[in-house]
Amino acid sequence: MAMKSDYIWFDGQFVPWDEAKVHVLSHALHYGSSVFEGIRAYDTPSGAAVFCLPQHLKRMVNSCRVYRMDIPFSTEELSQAIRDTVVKNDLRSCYIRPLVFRGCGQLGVEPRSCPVQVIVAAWEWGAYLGAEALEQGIDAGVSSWRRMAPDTTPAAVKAGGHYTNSQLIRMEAAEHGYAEGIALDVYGYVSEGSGENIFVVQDGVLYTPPRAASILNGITRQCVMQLAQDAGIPVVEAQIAREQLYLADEIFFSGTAAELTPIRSVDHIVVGPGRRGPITARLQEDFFAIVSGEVPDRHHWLTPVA
Ligand code: PPE
Repeated sequence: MAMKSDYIWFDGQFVPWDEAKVHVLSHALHYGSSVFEGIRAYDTPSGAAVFCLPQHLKRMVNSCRVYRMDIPFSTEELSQAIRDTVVKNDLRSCYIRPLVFRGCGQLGVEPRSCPVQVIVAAWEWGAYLGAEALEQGIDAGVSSWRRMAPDTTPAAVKAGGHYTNSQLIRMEAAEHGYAEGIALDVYGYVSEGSGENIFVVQDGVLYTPPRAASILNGITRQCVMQLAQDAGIPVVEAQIAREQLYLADEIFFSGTAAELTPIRSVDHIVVGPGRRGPITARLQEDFFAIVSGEVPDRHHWLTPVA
């Protein structure tokens, strides 16, 4: 990933990319005490526009609430910082990463004496699972690592520490030659990928695991369900058994980074005909038509940066 731009917004000011540094005793570095978002901006005929900005801000504020982090900026200030970061770096299509973290104060697990700090970075980031993935689909495998039990760490919260679980899933998948892993929840039902939600098509119906299946309630997931509804495709949020993956007509991942990425095999079992299916293609088409500004933004998903 060619990951660099010129400036990072850091506690209210822009600093050059190479100078955005923290102390090695920052709480977040030791205990994963951070909350973040992954947001995309898209190039449209009327300029760069941020996708689902209010939804991402809301989830970030909610994540901080669970971990009792007081963000030292208002939601309006954060929204402005995000848009300013895109403009300041002269970016059009890009990935935006706001991060709220516990900085350097006292070490020890109780975090509340540490200052809460905020950064916003943005850079160009193409297809998450490879350039061909959006069309060809990817090979995935069911992970031996489960998503967290509901009474351990809160899966719906996008906290840095939770991504140790994602890293285990992702590295194991890579070791097995898969582009991504699919984790089950603690009850053995399908949960999600290391950084994506999952959708399964069977007999024209779109299935996705419910919020109680230890998933991050993806913003792309919500948009996919809306687009399916718009297209008259029935959507069912229900527990998914592992074998439904092998018997599906189509499967795809959704996420900010992954967008809508087809899955062409699971555990080396070919999904449907082994290529992107018609419902996946239709939803991808509708998604990209909106974010590129090709069709009217009927659900008000885009916020212009300028
Ligand atoms: N589940 C997980 C565990 C997850 O990390 C993401 C986003 C999603 C579902 C999809 O959520 P949403 O982006 O709101 O549709 N993963 C982010 C981080 C990826 C990374 O490698 O970093 C992302 O896509 O930005």
